[in-house]
Amino acid sequence: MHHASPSPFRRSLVPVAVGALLLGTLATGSATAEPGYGLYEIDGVTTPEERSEIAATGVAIDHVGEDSVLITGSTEDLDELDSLGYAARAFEPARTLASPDPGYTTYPELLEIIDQVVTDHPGIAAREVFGRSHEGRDLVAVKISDNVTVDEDRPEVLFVHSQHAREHLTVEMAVYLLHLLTDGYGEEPRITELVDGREIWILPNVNPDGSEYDMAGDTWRNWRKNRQPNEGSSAIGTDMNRNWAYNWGCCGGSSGNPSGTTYRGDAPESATEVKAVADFVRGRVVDGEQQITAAIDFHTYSELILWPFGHTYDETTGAMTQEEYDTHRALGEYMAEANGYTPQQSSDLYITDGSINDWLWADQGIVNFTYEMYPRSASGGGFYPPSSVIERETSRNEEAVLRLLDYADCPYRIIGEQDAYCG
Ligand code: 0X9
Ligand code: CA
Ligand code: ZN
Repeated sequence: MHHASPSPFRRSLVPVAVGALLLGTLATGSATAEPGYGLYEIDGVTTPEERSEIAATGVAIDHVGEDSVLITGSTEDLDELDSLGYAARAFEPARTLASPDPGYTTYPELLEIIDQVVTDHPGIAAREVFGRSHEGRDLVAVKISDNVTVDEDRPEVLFVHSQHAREHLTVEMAVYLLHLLTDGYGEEPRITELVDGREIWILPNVNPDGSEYDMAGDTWRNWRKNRQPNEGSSAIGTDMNRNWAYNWGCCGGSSGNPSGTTYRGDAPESATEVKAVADFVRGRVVDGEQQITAAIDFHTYSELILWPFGHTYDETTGAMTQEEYDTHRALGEYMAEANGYTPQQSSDLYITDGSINDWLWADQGIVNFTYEMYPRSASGGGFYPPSSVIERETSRNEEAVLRLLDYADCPYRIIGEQDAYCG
């Protein structure tokens, strides 16, 4: 197994003159360190249908404004957008060209933190390597529960972090949860009760190759995908959140082009890391029953709580009854009340296919949400807020996460249907 060793220079500061030069040359055109890609803004975009049409070109919609969107795309994408009547202009982000902020946790640092948590709390925290990334890094799950070495008959809850490389605040969210649920045990009655009564799985970084790549340059690279090469193309990477095996590529909600920012891969679960996480989740089926009842997939940014489906605007389908939808909505709204995010169905933003949300629900029956964390808009730093916000913006989600853990015994309890579904 080979580890791409982090550059010893990665934390060195870019000399002021060079930094200024980079800003001067790049900020006007393609405002990202990844050659050929840039951040752009399109005005006059207001409806989900318009946004889906834009997303269908394969650009990533980074943020939805009231009457505009911010996207990451290539110059080719711009031509296609132009032919559809969308004029995109270069958008100058607040911090994309800043050098990686050492206040964010690198993958080697994350592994050390996990080891420390397990060492400090051996009775309630355990580490499991459930696979390897394309570049050979360990993919790690941390289980938190009393009698942690035993598979007890308790509702299980899943937290997935960092499918998208540049969304580093989600790794900090995992670090926060690791500490909250272990340090709080035996101190806070509510946390003690939840750790005793649930089996909690935290997957602190499911795309370590992407994270490390995003941090390894002189500036952030604005990278989203994993780092797996594509056959017959020089373009690297698959968008993990378009690679899941439910209605994969069904609905114009992903790109079929390897150079697309939302490239769906050449088959469902073709991304090494998606296959590993999917196998992990399928591995929680015991005696034909999925043990995980509830999940959150953490992303940034926009301060949203999203629920399935993403592949259709419809609330109900053959795979989502009205009561199932109402349960998602009620829980989403209940959590949003706690953290101040905006709750909505994910397709209210734009159509996506092959997302983890849709797969977790339709394939595994897990009530689940995407959190789009801080900031609310690009002016807060977009994907790269300063590390000074980490403590505030992770602890902000404590109450919302505890609410989900609480309802994981029977999510349908929130609509009063526990007898019908969990009797
Ligand atoms: O597009 C995505 O994958 C997520 N947004 S992000 O800016 N973090 O890339 C949103 C996914 C929401 N889930 C579904 N649409 N199913
Ligand atoms: Ca169990
Ligand atoms: Zn994301």
